[in-house]
Amino acid sequence: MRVRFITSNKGKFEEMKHIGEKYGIDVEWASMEYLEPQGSSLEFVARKSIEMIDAKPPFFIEDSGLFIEALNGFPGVYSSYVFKTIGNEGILRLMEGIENRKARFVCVIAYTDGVETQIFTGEVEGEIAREARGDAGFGYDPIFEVSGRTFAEMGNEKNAVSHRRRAAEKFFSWLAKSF
Ligand code: ITT
Ligand code: NA
Repeated sequence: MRVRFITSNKGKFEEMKHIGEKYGIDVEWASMEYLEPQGSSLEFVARKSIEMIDAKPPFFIEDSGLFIEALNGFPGVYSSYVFKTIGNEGILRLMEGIENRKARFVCVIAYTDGVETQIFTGEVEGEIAREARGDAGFGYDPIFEVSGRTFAEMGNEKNAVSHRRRAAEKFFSWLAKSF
């Protein structure tokens, strides 16, 4: 079956498409930039986004964030803005001299059929690297490490362990059962 993914981020779409194939789901890309509402949690932002997007259901969106323990969860819900402004170099600078490198990536998928919104969450624990490494992926991938390798060094293997994979497997198996 098919399902439409509304996102401005090609990297997110490509990963979802790849993950969907494992579950027999054909993910279609609707490239649309929408004004992201501010909120205190990714789930709140995802639910609000669903309400604000002017598109014909069914469709889904996805909101992700990087939460760094030593920075009290920063950039978290501000991950998109922080990436565009200070980027990976800025995060590495903030982390200079900090021994606790623990971080987690969280993905919240929100799906609407026009009547109800369903939420699916996935997360992965990792660490902020000492320096950017790897060419694959997008966004914070060069500085987010799992078991010593950054997501940008893993290539497609990222899709086996990522926050997106963990949220998507819940979503896609629910979707396959509901139709
Ligand atoms: P849409 O809202 O249009 O879907 P976006 O790029 O704004 O696209 P998010 O708000 O979900 O997406 O992402 C927050 C930031 O985190 C953004 O800068 C992404 O590039 C980055 N990001 C999201 N998922 C990531 C991943 O798997 N690896 C590395 N960075 C990621
Ligand atoms: Na966004």
